[in-house]
Amino acid sequence: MNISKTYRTVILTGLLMPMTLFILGCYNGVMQTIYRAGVIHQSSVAGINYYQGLTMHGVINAIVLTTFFAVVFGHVTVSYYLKREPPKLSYQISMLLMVIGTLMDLVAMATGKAQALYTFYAPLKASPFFYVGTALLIVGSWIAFFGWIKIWYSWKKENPKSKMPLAVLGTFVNFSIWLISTLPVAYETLVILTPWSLGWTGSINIPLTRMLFWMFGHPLVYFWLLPAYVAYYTILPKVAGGKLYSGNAGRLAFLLFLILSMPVGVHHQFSEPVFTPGTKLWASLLTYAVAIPSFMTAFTVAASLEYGARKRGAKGVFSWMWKLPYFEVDNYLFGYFICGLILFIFGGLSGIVNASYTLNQLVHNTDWVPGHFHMTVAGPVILVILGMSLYMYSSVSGKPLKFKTFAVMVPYVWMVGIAFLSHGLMSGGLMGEPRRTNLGLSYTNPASPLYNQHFVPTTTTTLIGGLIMGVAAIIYFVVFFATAMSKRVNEPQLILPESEELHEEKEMPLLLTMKPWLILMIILVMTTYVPALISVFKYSKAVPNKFQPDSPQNLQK
Ligand code: HAS
Repeated sequence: MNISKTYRTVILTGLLMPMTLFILGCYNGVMQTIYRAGVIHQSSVAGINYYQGLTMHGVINAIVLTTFFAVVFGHVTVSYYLKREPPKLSYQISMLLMVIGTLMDLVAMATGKAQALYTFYAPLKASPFFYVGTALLIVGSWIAFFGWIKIWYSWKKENPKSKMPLAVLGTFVNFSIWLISTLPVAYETLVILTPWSLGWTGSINIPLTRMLFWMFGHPLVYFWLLPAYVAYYTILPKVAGGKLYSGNAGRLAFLLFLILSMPVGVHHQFSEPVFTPGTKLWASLLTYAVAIPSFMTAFTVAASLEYGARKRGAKGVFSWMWKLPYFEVDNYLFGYFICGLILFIFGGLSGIVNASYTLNQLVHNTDWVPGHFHMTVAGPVILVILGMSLYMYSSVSGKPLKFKTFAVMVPYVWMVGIAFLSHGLMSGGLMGEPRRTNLGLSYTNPASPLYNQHFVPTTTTTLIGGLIMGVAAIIYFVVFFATAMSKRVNEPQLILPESEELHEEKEMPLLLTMKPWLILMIILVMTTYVPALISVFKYSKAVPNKFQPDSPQNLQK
C-alpha cells in the first residue's frame, strides 16, 4: 500500500528515535550486570550513577521503546488492514507529544534529576519534568488510538458485513486496556507526584501512589505483550509457511486479556500490609486466570507452526519442529518470533510462580523477579520489536535490509544471552539475592562485611548473559542503522506478511464485539480496586516526609 510522505515520516521517526535511545538503554543494562557481579566496586561510571543508569535502562527499554513500537506497529497494522491512513492531525500530534515527552524524560534522567526507576515509587522523588514528560508520552499514544477509531468507523460503513480483522481487534483491545489503565497513573503523576515534586504539597500517601501505579503497571506488561501476540497470530503462521490454526481462538484470547489484564495489579503488592488477605487472594486467582489466554496462544501458535512445518514436508510427532525456517536469510522474522516464544515458555512459568500468594513471599524483591521479566519483556516483546522494526523500517523507507546474515543471528545470540542472564538472576533470587541493589558495593565486594560468596557464581552467570546480550545488541544496531543510512532503492510500501486462517470457522457474535467484554472488565476492576481503595484509605494516610536517597527512613519529625 502506498502512503503519504508525512505518514511515512511519522512512522520512520517513531522507529528511529526509540531505537537510537535503545543504545543507551542497552548500555545501562550491561552496566547493571557489571556492577552487580562485583567487577567494579563503585557507585558510578562515566558520570552515570547506578540508580540513574537503572532508571534509564527501565524507562527507555520498557516504557519509551515499547510505547513507540506499539503506536508505530498499530499505525502499520491498522492502516494495512483497513487500507487507509488515520487523520493527519491525529498521527502528527501524537508523534509530536511522544517525542517532546521522551525528550523531557531524557533531560531529567541525563541530568540526574530522575533516579526513581521505571516504577517511580514515592518517596523516591523525580523532577516534575520526568512526570510531565511521561504523561505526554502516554497522552500522545492515546491520540494515535483516537485516529484509528475514526478510520475504523469509516471502514465499517463501507464494509458493514465484514468482521474486524484479527490484527485490528488485537490492536484495539490493547489500546483500550492502555487507555483505561493509564488513567490512574496519569492521576498519580499529574495530580499527586508533580505538585509534590514542585514542593506545592508537603505530604504524600505512599500506599495510594503505589496502588495507582500497579493499577497501570500490570496492564502495562500486557500492553507490551499484545503487539507481539498480534504478530504471532497474524504474521508468524505466514512466515512459517503455514496458516493460522484458529482465528476464533485468537479473538477469544485477545478479549480475555481485555477483561483480565487490569484487575490483577495487586499481585505486585502481596507483601504490602495495607491490603486485606481477601483482596490479595482474589488478585492471585485472577492472575491465574490471565495466564489462560497465553496458554491458549501457546497451543494455537504451536498448531499453526506444526501445520507450516508439515506443509514443508515434515513427518513424525515431534520432528516437525526441525522443519521450520530457523536460519533462512530472506525470512529473518521467523528467528525473532520463535526465539521470543521459546523464552516465553520459561517467562510464563516463572510468572505463575510469582502469582502464588504464598510462593511470592519467597521471590518478591529478589533477583528472581528480573529473571522472570527478562524472559517476558526482553524475550517475546523485545524480539518482536527488533524483528518488526527491521521489517517496517526497510519496507516503509524503501531501503533493503543490510547485512541479512547478521540480522538472522541476532535473536539466537540474544536468546542465549537471556538464558544465562535469567538463570543467574533466578538462582540468585532463590537464595535471597536482592534486586535493584548495587551488589558490587556490598554482597559481591570481598572487602565488605556483607560479602556473600554464594552470590558470586549467580552474578557471574548473569554477567556472562549480559555481555552476550550486549554483543547481540551491537550486531543489531549495525544492521538497523546501516539500513537506515543506506540509499532508497525500492518504492516505499506499507506492507505486512498476512496469514490466512486454516479453517472457515463459525461466526460467534460474542467474539465480534468488544462492548460486553468492556463492561465485564469494569465490573472485575471494581471487585479488586473498590476493596483495595477502601483499605488504602482505612490503613494509610498522606504523611509529611523527608527522605535521603540512600535511606528509606522518614527524617521528618
Ligand atoms: Fe509478570 C512481575 C505474574 C506475564 C513482566 N512481570 C513482573 C514484572 C515485570 C513483568 C516487568 O503474580 C516486574 C515488575 C516490577 O518491576 O516489580 N507475569 C505474571 C504472570 C504472567 C506474567 C502470571 N510478566 C508477564 C509478561 C510480562 C511480565 C507477559 C511482560 C511482557 N509478574 C507476575 C507477578 C509479578 C510479576 C505475580 C510480581 C512479582 C513480585 O513479587 O514483584 C502470565 O501472563 C504468564 C502466562 C504465560 C504463559 C506462557 C505461554 C507460552 C507461550 C509460548 C509458546 C511457545 C511456542 C513455541 C508455541 C502461560 C505463548 C514452540 C516451540 C517450537 C520450537 C515449535
